[in-house]
Amino acid sequence: MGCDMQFEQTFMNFLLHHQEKHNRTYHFLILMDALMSAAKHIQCYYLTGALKGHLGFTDTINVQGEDVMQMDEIAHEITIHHLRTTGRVIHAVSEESEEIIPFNLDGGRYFVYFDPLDGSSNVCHGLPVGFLFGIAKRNLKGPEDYRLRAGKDYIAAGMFVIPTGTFTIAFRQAGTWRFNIDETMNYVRPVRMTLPEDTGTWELSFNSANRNTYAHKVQEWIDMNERKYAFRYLGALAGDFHRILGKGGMFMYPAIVNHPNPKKNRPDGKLRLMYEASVVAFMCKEAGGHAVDEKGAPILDIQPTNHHQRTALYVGSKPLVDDIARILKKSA
Ligand code: FDP
Repeated sequence: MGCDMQFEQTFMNFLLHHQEKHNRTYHFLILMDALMSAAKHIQCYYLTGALKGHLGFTDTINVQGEDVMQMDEIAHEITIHHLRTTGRVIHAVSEESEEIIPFNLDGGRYFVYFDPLDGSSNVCHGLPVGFLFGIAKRNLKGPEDYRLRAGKDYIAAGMFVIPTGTFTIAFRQAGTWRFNIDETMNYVRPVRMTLPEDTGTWELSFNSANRNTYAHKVQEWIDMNERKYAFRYLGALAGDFHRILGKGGMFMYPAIVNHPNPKKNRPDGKLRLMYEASVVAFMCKEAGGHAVDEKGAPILDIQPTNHHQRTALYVGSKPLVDDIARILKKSA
């Protein structure tokens, strides 16, 4: 045959083999199929959003006190629909729902924590946003207490960068993998991600407009280190972290403690622990990196007490995160 056809391994084929190799059940496949369907659905709405008028605001304010965008609601509804159809989800936490969403409390197998559309400042421009999720499993060895899981207890975590067609997922003790969407809307070509050791490509990513509001020791660390690395900031965690995974370096959203208007301080940081910080921390760890909070403590060890709790976040190449953790652990 003269034709020059190329075939790529799909995510689902990759996952089937992964489950088979590790002697796992098919339940996780059903859950992942639902998340893939949700992501594709959201991707379609987002791609055509500018023409159809979906990229604006609703009249509501969410639990975080932020204006809700039309796409936030659309993405949330799509994800809830697909998760419900699986019958495998015990309960879910969504950025767009004040309460924990119960599904199949007795028969479900997984807890799903997700932000269906993260990076709202990019939405009205149609620029990259993220669909982030973390998955934990029911206690199969004894009674289930339905507690919120820490990142170290996740079995998988991932993110779709929408509408760029990239999907990254990490499995516990089985690495971080990146896929790209093809013309049939399948995510294909698994590439294992490992943070590069060569500091020559490393980048720093943070909202520089906030730098004078950080703790003084963080400001000093930035002053001493920023010229060593390229600076990039997209303003959507999934997109910024996507770059760090490929290039190395560090993304940070420190606590805001020195704002000229004290009401605007955010001593607990801005990002949400369960469906933002722990998700990227989990992917980063599986790619050889690390993530800590404002005290220099590992993000993955934080036991959530509230499903919408916030945390400061420093995530990326281990030597850089270890270096700032050393500073963060020192008293002010
Ligand atoms: P956004 O508020 O635009 O939804 O989770 C919130 C988040 O985006 C992250 O995706 C992003 O990294 C960060 O906040 C951006 O915050 P700033 O606009 O303060 O830089």
